Amino acid sequence: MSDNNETLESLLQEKRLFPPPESFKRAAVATSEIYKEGEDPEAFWARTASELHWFERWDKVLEWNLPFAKWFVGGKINASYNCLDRHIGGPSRDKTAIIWEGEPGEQRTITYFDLYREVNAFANALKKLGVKKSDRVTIYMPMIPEIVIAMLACARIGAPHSVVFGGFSAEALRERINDAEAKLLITVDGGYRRGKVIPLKQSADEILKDTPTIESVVVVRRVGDILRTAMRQGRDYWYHDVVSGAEEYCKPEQMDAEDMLFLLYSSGTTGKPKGVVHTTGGYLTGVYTTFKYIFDYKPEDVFWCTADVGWITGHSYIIYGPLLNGATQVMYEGAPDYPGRGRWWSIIEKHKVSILYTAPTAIRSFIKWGTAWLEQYDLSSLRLLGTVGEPINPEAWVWYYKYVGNEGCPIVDTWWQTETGQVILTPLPGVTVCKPGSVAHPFPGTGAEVVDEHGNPVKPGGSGYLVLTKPWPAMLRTLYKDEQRYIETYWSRFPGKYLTGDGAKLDEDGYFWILGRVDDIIKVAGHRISTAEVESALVDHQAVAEAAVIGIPHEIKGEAIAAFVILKEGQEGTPQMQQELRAHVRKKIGPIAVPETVIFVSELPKTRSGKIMRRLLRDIASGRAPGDVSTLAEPAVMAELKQKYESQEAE
Ligand code: 7RM
Repeated sequence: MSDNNETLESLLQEKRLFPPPESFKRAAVATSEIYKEGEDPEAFWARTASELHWFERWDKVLEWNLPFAKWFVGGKINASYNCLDRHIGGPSRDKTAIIWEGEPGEQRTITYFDLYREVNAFANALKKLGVKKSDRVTIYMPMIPEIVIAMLACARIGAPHSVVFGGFSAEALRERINDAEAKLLITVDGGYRRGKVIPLKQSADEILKDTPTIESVVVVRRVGDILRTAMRQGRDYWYHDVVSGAEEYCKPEQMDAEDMLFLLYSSGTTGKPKGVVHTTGGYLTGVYTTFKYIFDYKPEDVFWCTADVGWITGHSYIIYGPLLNGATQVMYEGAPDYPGRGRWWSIIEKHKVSILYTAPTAIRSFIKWGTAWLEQYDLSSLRLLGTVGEPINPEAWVWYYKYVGNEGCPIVDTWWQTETGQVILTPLPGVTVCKPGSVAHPFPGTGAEVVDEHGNPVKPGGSGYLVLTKPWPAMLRTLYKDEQRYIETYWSRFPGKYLTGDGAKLDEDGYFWILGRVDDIIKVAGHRISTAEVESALVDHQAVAEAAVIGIPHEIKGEAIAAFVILKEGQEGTPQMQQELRAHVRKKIGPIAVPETVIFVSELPKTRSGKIMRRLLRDIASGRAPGDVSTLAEPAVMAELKQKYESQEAE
C-alpha cells in the first residue's frame, strides 16, 4: 500500500477542523442523540421504518443467518406507494417533485400528483404488454423524467427494474439484459450530450436480435424528428402511444419486504459484471433514513444530486431517497460544461438549490476551470454540500467549502457502494466536526472497522481493510443467480465481516479515512470499472495476445486507465493500432472504460504461477522504484517494461 500512504500524507497535511455552523446546528434534523439511538440498531431501524407506509407490519425486524439477512420479515410494502400515494393525500399533492432541465434548455416542472398519474398510467401499460410481478424489466435511458416514471411503474407492479447506464455500449446492454433474462426493455430515441444526439434505440437495435427473452420494447420520444427511429411492428411501441390509452389507476402490488425491488450490475474483480440484488422493505428504510438525516432534509429544500440514475447514487439519492421524503429536486440531463462552464451554477441560481450532492472529479474540473465561472452566479441558496464516489483530496474539499459553500455550508463526504445501497460512513451535518478528506463515522445503526490481515481491528492510527461489522437494512441480499460468488466475494476473507474491498485508516480521534481500493477495481471519474473487464475487451480484439490494465493517478478523474498490451505475432504497435484498440473498448463497454494510455510490450510481469503482478505495473507507470520483485518468474522483464513505458510516454 505504498502509493496509498503517499495519498494519505497529503491528506493529513490539512489539519484544520470544520465544526458545523451554530445556526445550522440549532435547526438540524439529526442531533448527537441519534448515535445513542443507533446503539440498538434493530430498534433504530424499526423506528425509522415505521415512518413509511406498510400494508402489513413486519413480525420480526431482522433475521440474520450470516451472510443472509432478512429485514422486516413478514412486512408488506410497495415502493411506488411510498414515493407517491403517501404524499398526494395531503398538502404535498401539488408540491414540485422534479424540476427537470434538458441540456438544450427546456424545463419541466412535475408535481407529486403529476408523477403519480404518469406512473399509474405507465404501470397499467406495462401490465398490458404482459409484464407481471417478478418479471425483470431493463431500462436504458438518459436523464429524463421518464426514467423516474419507468422505475416507479415497475416498482408499482412488482417487476424488478435493471437500469443500464445510458453511456454503456450496446454490447454491455446485451450482456446485462441476458443475465437478467429481462422480458421488456424501456429506452428512448435519443438523448443529448454536449449538444450531440446519442441514439440509444438505434444502439439497442444492434443487439436485440441476441436477446431472446425480450418480448417488447417501449421507446420514449425525446428528440423526435432529429432521428429516424426504426420501430419493429409487434415488438416496439412508443411510450406516448401505450400510456395514452391506459387506465388511470393501477393498484400497487403488495410486496413482501424481501421481494426484489431492483437489480443493478456492478463491476467486480472478474470480467463478468455482478447483478447486485436489492430487496424492498430494508432498502427503502435505509435510503429514506439516510437521506433524511445526512442531507438534513427540510420540506422547503431543493435538492440536487448530479449523478446519473444509471448508477446506485442515482437509484438511492435521486429516485428513492428524495421521493420517499417528499422532497423537491432538480434533475439535469446533460454535461456540466454545456453550453458553457457556468451551467451548473446557473441551475443552482435559477432553481435556488439548497443541497448539492456531487463527486470529487466534478469539483476538480471546476477548480481547473477557475472561480470566474461561479462568481457570476448567486449561490447563496446553498446550505449543505455533499460528495461521493471516490476519495476527495483536501485541496478539493477546501475549494468546495470556500467557493461553492461560501464558507457557510457543512460538507458531508459519504462513503458507500452499489452493494451497501445506502450511505454507511459519513459525517452528520449538524453534529460532526469535519476533517477534510475523512468520511468520519459509521451512520447510526451500522458498524465498520479497519482490520489487519488477520481480521483484528487496528489501533487508532493504523490502517488496513475496511469491513462492515453489522447487517444494515439496504445491504445487498445476494448476487443474482450467483449465491456462491456472493459468499466468496464479501464474506470469505474475514469470517462474519463484510469485505468492502477498500483500504482505510482509522485516526487517533476515531475518524475513518478511505485510501482507495485494494483489489482490481478502479474508479475513473467516479465510475467503477474492473481491470478484468477492460482486459477482456482488449483480448477480444483479433490483434491482441494478452493485456494487463491498471489505474494510474489522474489530476481530474482521480484515476485513469493504462493498458499494457502484447500483440500477436506479425502485428505492429502503431499509433493506429492504439486508436483501434481504444475504439474496440469503447464498443465493447463504453466511453468510460477507454484506456488513456496503451503501451505495447513483449512481456508482462508474472509470478511463477502465471499471475500478472499489476502492482509492479503501477510502480512503472508512476515512476517509482519497483517494490518486491522476488516472486517474479522472469525478473528481467522489469527493465524492458520500464524502458518501453518511458519511451512511449515520451512520444
Ligand atoms: C456510491 C458509489 C464504490 C466504491 C467504494 C470506494 C469508492 C465511494 C467514497 C469512495 C472514498 C468516498 N458506489 N467510494 N464513496 N471512496 N470516499 N466518499 O460510488 O459501487 O460505484 O463504488 O467507490 O472505493 O468501494 S460504487
